[in-house]
Amino acid sequence: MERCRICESTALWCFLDLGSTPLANALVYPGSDDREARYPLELLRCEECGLVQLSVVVRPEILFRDYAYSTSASFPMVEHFDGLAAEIFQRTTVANPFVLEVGSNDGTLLRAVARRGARVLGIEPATALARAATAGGVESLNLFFGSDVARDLLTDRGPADIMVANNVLAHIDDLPGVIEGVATLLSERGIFVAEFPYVLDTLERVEYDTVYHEHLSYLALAPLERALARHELTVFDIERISTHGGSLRIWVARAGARQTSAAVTGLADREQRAVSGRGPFERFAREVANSRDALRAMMSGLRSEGARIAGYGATAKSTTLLTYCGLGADAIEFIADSTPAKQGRLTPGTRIPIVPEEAIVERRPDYALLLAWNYAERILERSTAYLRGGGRFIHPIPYARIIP
Ligand code: DWN
Repeated sequence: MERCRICESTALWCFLDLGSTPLANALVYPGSDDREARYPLELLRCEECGLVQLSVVVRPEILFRDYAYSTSASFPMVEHFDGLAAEIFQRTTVANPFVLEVGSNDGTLLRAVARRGARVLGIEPATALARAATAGGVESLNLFFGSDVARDLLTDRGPADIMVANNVLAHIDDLPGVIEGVATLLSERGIFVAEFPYVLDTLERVEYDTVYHEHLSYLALAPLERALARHELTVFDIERISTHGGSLRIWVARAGARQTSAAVTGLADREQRAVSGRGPFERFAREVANSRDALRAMMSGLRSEGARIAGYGATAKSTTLLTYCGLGADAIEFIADSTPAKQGRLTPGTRIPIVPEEAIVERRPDYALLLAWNYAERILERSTAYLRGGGRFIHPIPYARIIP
């Protein structure tokens, strides 16, 4: 990156270097002896608009065409998006709205919206996901969304009453182009709603493992408002939500179409205080190193006592955490995961086998490293047999601790 993707400033300051890591979801098929490509993983802060962003961009075709993550594999996300579908209907006055989702994955949200009486269309670059969603009744076009696609869709399908982009905006290099596409396709009184991991939570909770090559930007309200304003779009409401370690949900409309809530100005003030200057980022870099050292110390201590340790959740973030902390197949026997498309494959770089969740009870490791720590509550609820048998979890973020 030579220039900031929002304001094009060249004043980009590197405050964190996590080394070279494989692509987070580039799961390996057993027997493959191709070495996984590794790319620099560094965080930059734009000194002009404040946007936090990676120093390199990996081409989206490489990242997303064959994509292992599916929303419906995490039941808490299914419940979460059912709640969002309900809130969308509370906020729109259109009886049978046309709802378009950018990055619709396996159609989880659009299915919940369609159930409430909406016409839906998904835009999803992962070929297998778009095909599966369409087969499941949610029409999904296998495309990358942008301003050109928006113009074609306006001609072919007409304006959208509701547009959605959940855990997508951070993944897009041409963010201004996508925002232009929203401005092109959204109806005059339409609503655009987007959710993304919130940089304040990432910094304050030391969630460094959520830094990986899919996440090009670590979004905040101020830089986004700057990009939205170019197309006369404004954030009229915001919600702090708990998904993915702490996210922000923004509600956007055309300037003047809706009254701006006090929550927006309140968050803008809090954000301005929390992330101004270099201090918060220098502190974050120190805390990341401390978090790594704490986890490494705990893992080597437990292993020196002869403990067997597995992982729980073959998450994208686990690639960053395991690689940066130097934890591989010698330290972690296997990783249990509920996603059929991940089972039977190996984690990128560390090459740890991914197996169905049942392995946790069947093979009874002494500890399970919670790589899906953002679902800790639900995973512990479902692991009573493992806990009753003496199993324990290691929660790595912000600092390693054994739970319950
Ligand atoms: O931005 C992104 C977020 C939305 O999802 C993508 N770039 C990639 C992905 O990141 P992630 O893989 O870190 O997301 P999750 O939702 O934390 O992944 C959870 C993993 O844990 C999934 O592979 C499913 C698995 N899981 C499980 O095995 N048992 C999840 C739950 C809730 C469970 O009970």
